[in-house]
Amino acid sequence: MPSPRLVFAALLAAASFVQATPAPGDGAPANARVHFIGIKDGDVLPPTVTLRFGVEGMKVRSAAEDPFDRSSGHHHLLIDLPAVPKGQVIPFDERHVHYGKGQTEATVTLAPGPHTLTLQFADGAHGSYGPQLSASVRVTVEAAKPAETDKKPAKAGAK
Ligand SMILES: [Cu+2]
Repeated sequence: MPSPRLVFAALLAAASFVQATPAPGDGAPANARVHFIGIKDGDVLPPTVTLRFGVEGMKVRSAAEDPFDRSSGHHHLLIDLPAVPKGQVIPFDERHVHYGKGQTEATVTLAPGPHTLTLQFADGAHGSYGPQLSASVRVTVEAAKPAETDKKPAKAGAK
């Protein structure tokens, strides 16, 4: 059985959760997590790879569907960047890729070499849920193989 102090803390947390005006990224469930599916630290990836995004304790929804919902959000891929602090709006640029349609996988092309890929979950207003709802993997992207180049048509317009 939980101690009275723990119960009190939980009640306090619940009360503030209900009363507080939601700020961007606030109020993610304490047990919510994200993770890459099928890749881990040290993996070697081809230049073009399909990444799959997992989340526990939250629902995936399209951006702007409900900016203040605290039980859902969408994924972002941060390329060679750390997690975005809680409450900060995630920038829109080539190193902060938003999956605002609620995608749970994406095919990306990365430059050869070592990369840190960070999955970051954010609310419908793109407010980051912070490091708690981020996950990073360090991977190495291999150079395109000559065999792959050979498969492409030799000339533009060739059938
Ligand atoms: Cu976003």
